[in-house]
Amino acid sequence: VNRIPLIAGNWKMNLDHLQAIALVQKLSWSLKDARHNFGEVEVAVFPPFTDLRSVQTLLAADKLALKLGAQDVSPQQAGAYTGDISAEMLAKLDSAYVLVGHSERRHGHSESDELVGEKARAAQAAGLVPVICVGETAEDLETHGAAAIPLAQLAAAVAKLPADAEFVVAYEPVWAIGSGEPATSEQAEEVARALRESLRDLRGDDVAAATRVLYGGSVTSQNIASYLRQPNIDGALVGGASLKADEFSRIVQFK
Ligand code: G2H
Repeated sequence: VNRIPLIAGNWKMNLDHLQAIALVQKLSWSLKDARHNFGEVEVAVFPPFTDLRSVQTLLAADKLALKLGAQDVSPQQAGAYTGDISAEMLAKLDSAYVLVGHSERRHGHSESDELVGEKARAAQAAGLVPVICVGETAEDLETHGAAAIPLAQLAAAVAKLPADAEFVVAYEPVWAIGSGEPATSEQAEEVARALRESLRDLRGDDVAAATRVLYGGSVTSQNIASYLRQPNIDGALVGGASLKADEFSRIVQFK
């Protein structure tokens, strides 16, 4: 199976809608000849909720091949859930993807494996592709090794999804996030391989072969190629380095 790499820019809580417009315009300029126009790589940006409408309008007007994603979603469909955003609302803004279970949600907002699975389920039901984020803390790494926690988090989320659901897995070791201390490509590959093997048990060979597993955690234009060379890594979830148009376009054009 040919898995098209996905480069996803997670802006986190950065950029108001005017700054978002400026960044997408710059990206559009620097990516106009890039390989994503030829189907070799898929590129998506994950702005804060308040930027989605502006970015959607720009992408549509520019016929840019960039895709849109959101950073979180409610597990509920609609109703009295103050402050939440539904998957349907995101789908109406042409979001193709949504992150679920980013470590900053799991740890900063005490999101359980179960809640993350429910969010993935709500996203999938509205036609979005959930990007299920998994990863171990430095403490987990010491007590359980690298793969045990990510595998458990993935199994819990996938259990909530119907058999034909499409999803993406993002492996982000918590100790590597925003720390400037990325996992080595060998460390990342080892967990990515374990995640793919577990998908084989959970969902069968076809799903395991077709599902993209991304690496995230201090990805830059300097290290992106080393991850993409690994057989089980199919892209990256990029945080800090996705906020600068020139750096993000260098990442997209990894060699
Ligand atoms: C991990 C990553 C993007 P950064 O959170 O999700 O962020 O690249 O800044 O480590």
